[in-house]
Amino acid sequence: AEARPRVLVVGAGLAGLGAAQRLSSSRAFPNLRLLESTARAGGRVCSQRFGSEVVEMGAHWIHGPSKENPVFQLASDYGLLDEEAMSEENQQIEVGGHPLLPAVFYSNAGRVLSPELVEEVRNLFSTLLDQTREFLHMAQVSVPSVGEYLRKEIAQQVKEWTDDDETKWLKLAILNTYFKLECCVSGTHSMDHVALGPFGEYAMLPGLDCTFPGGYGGLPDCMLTSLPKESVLFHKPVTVVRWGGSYQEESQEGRTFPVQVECEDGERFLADHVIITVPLGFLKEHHETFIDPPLPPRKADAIRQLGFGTNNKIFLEFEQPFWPPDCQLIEVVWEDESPLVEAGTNLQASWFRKLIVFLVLQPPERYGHVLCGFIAGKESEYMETLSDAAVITALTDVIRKLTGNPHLAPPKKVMRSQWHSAPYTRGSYSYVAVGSSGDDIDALAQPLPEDAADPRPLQVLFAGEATHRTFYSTTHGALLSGWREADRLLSLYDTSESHQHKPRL
Ligand code: 6YU
Repeated sequence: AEARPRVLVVGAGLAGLGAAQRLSSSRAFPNLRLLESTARAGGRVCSQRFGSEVVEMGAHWIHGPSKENPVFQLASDYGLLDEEAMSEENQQIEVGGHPLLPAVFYSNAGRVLSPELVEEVRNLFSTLLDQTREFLHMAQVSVPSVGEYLRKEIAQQVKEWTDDDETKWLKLAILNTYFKLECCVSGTHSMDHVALGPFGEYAMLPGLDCTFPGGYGGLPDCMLTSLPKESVLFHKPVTVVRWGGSYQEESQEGRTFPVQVECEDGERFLADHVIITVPLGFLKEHHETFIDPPLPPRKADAIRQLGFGTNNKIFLEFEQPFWPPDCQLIEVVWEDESPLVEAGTNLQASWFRKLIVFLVLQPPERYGHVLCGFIAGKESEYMETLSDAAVITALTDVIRKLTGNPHLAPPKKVMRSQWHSAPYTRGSYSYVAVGSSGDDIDALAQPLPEDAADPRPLQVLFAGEATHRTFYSTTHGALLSGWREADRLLSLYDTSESHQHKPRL
């Protein structure tokens, strides 16, 4: 076995686990090690206890749970999904990335907005958003970002609105909520940062988004169990990946390895190949020292130019619900805001205005009265710096405004994610930022050395959600990227089994 190629995988998120699982199911790779910086597998799939229940701090849904979605397939095979999610009917529903839940729109003036008005505005916004797909592969776009395109179109439309002034302002305020919602979807501070041309390249699968009844974390847990126990090392943050070298093991004279990986505790691992699956946020911060010799300029530029923003969750538990019993989504409208007017920048005074959507965790018999708020961008990063008490105070104040009830009891418990502060993530997920394109994603995914004729090929490979050109920002994108890099190695050694792609369950 010692003569067989040695492979290291850095990071035990879905990309790393997927790569390790596929490689370990082949006899060609008995020398496989997975190095994970934290104490657990899953990375941005992170289920945690909140009281007696499990909530998702990271990935929430399987987006497009249907046959083509490998996360859906794997989760079904492991028996982690409920009957409804697995039904044929569920798999055929097309929601275009934006599932519709029974929602109530509250405004900061303490009123519930008319569902008809909200629906009119939602239809307008989703029509405009769909139009952005038309710019894919166009040589020239009139404005660089999705945000600017939407605002330009809205400014045009407003001129034709025949509503009274108050309704006009309200419609603009509702549109502004949709802009903020879209910031959560793309994991960005502003839709002005999201590139217009490539926006339509993100691909959606059919199926009504579903959750994991026992927690998303069941998936990485099952994947981990299928790997040889001794192959996975936790608390092993990698600090440097050296490549293009000639490293020797003291105990093994004669054999040299092109790759040496060094961990924070000083331990070093030699390998023929390393698959790096660390988040783009980590690479943005560390790539200049993390990889030695440094990345070729094309790859370093891709890391700098692609977007990686923040989307966090805030869980709030209430003694009593303030929302109606059938409501599954609460949306917040600030009546004094409009996408056509520049927003204020005082984070301390107004960070909470960016939190515009709360999911009501279902079913209430199981969760009690728990809301999951989503907040993106700089306001979200600022929120991470506050104490729990400060978050509760600010949000109680907001909810009292929304309900018009100045005595509404504060939530009895809060828990939130802090993805921007997390040292091995540094944000939530990637997007194609203004100044970048899908070509940058492909450049990031290119292995090293770049010269395919190099006698020691595929020394450093790259996987992770940010390396998937059409499914970036998702768990299925992450998993597919891990499989892609495992397959790259399998085909290098061209083992007879390399075409059997079934992971060992
Ligand atoms: C999805 C969803 N979802 C919400 C929130 C977040 C994300 N996603 P990992 O980070 O998992 O693994 C890397 C590992 O490496 C990790 O364990 C590190 O500790 C380790 N590491 C780092 N440095 C290291 C070092 N130096 N040494 C050793 N180890 C090291 N996806 O499908 N459904 O509902 C959501 C959501 C709050 C934060 C999500 C969702 C994104 C996924 O979680 C994410 O892509 C994958 O888990 C990443 O796996 P990985 O292996 O690559 O990295 C048009 C258009 C728009 C485009 N966007 C639309 C899509 C919407 C995306 N939806 C997201 C929404 C939510 C709510």
